[in-house]
Amino acid sequence: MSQAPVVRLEKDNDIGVIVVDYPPVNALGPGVADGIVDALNRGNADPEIRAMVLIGAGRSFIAGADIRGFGTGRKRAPLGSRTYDVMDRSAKPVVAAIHGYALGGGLENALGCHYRIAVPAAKVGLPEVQIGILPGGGGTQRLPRLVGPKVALDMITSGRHVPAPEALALGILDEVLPEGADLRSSAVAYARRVADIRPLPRVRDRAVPPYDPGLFDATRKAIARRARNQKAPYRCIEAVEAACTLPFEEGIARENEFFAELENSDEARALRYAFFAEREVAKLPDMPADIKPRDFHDPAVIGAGTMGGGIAMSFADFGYDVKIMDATEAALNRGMERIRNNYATSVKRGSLAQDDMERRLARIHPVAGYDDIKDCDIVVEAVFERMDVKKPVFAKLDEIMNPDALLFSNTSALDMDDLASVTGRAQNIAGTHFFSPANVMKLLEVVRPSKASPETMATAMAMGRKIGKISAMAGNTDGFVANRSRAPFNGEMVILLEEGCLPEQVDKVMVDFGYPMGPFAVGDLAGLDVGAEGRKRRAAANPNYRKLPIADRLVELGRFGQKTGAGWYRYEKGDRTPHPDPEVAAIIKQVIAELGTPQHDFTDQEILFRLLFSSVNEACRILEEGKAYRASDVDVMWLHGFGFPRYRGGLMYWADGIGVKNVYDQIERWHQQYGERWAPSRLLRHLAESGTPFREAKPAPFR
Ligand code: T1G
Repeated sequence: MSQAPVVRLEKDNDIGVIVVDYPPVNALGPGVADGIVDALNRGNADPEIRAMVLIGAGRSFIAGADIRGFGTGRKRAPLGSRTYDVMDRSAKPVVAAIHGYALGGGLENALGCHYRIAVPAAKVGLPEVQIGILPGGGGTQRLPRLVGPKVALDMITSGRHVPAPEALALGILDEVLPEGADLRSSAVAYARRVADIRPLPRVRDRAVPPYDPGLFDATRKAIARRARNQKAPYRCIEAVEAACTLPFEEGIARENEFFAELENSDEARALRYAFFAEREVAKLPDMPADIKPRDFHDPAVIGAGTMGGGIAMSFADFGYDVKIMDATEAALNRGMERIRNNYATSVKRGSLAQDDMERRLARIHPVAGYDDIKDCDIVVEAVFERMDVKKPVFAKLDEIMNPDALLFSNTSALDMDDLASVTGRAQNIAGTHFFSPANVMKLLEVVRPSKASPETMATAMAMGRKIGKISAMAGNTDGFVANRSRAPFNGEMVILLEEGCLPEQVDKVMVDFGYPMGPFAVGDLAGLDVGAEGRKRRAAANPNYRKLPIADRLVELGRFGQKTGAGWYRYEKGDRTPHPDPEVAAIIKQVIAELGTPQHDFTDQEILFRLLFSSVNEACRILEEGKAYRASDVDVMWLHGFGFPRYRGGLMYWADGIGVKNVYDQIERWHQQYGERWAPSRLLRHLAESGTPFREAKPAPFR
């Protein structure tokens, strides 16, 4: 955002049009707010101007304050001299004309205006809580006056983007234009219509509509689980409460206090880091600038199992007609049944409308065989995770698909070069690793085999974004970036049991840390037999592979997790609540006796560090081998693939908070104590010696 900020006051006869032109999203960067204030003052001073319009140039209205400016010590205009304060003192009406996004300070400016109109596709919201702060431009005081405290609390504590038709129904907008209407000329006409209406309808002058006094405590309870360990969501509630109990100016002062308190908090800095890491991950430094992703219209999915079904739903959810096939009609029917049930569950939960379910289901086309997909332009293979099952599928696809078709595999670990070697089109092959459940999890790990063309990789990355995923690039290595960096964590958690921990003890530490579920409970959800399959393959390939006898013993006893009613925990019929199982404690004791492993007590911190440091070390190996572009890409994968608590920024960002040297020293101590498994990676040693934070680590060239 090096371009000079531009705010122009243009005249359309008797209407002043204030144009904010600060690409890409008209954030309130340096000079923008001052430019708006200046334009308002000039508009008010110009006798020919009877009313004004505030509009954004380019693809959006104002998408909020410039997030890059937070925590930099930049000075905010004092209370009373900000854009919405000047609007409050305006003698002439100001109409906000909204397209694209009116978010954060953008919506707050619109709430400062006297009228708000929008195009149907526009979205409005106050997402500040998602970056660890609260609306700091009067939003917590003006929005409750417009929509009532209940709706305001929902919008401000969730940060959700509200589509224009709903915003009209809620009373945020005064008008939504017909589809295709020209926003600027409609806004100018609207301004002309209201130019002489007095008094000017200022939002601040409205009384807060009646509300249930228990609303605030009820909201605190409702958000308790997802707002654990965080401050911003609770400050949002307090600020809206202030709007309902204090005069406007005092409420504004309270909001301002909370904003100053939160702007540079650990939580806010971590969430800002995550925001930009999610934007950075889309940038491929070595992708030739002239390479454009290929458009696709006709995707197909091979395999209607849990993953294949979820992948097909992802395409259908984003408007694509998708073909799906499986080896047998029975398997295909089971897959379609599972898809129907998944949608029905969402309808029952109220997160999907019945007619929307029908529309999406109608886009998923079960087909009998390869002949039915030969003209598709993209195929995602999601068959059983074994090379001897995947290779025949790829050989067949190579034989029957049109030569340009792109073939993607949903493998979560297998060698993509080996898979591509059974085809004559290695340049058109890539890995697209979805996370379970594929229609819910936002991460798509895009794997680059050595012979894939840049266009194939660009298309795979773009495909993810087009179906609502965050695409992150990974090199072709066992387990790629996500599972490979996670594997030591999965091993360490079981090894801790050999030394005296219990599954529920480890899970409590990780839940307290901020995970929605502990890793042992997650294991039971995913199925312990799946993990065992991967361990068998690795042990076969590497004689030094560190076996996990306790985990293997459970699988030998048929304890696969939720699906068998017992795994690391036991489960009551029809209930997913994990219950510690004395049988598991007995199995652990038995294996410990067989191994003779020395026992000791663990602090919660030691458990946390053993799990996460093991993955930090492996992530450094991945970077030094050039299998990931940035440390922040690893963080995006942990946030969106493994549920790492977002307000901690991500694995590597969190480790930077501990300090590279501290992480290295601890790992080196465990190296001495436990041997090779804890050998520090070369990059980690280098970063520790040079005092370089993980987020500034320079990985080897990607390969
Ligand atoms: N500040 C700085 N940069 C921003 C930005 C912002 N608010 N919003 C977007 N960008 C950059 C982004 O980094 C990327 O840059 C490019 O714009 C395109 O974004 C006082 C304090 C608007 C829904 O939280 O949610 O107002 O990578 O890839 O997918 O109360 O951007 O190309 O170099 O995301 O179409 C509140 C944040 C701020 C909105 C568009 N506002 N932005 O999504 O594009 S706090 C927000 C978004 C505030 C007041 C408070 C999304 C978007 P680059 P993109 P997109």
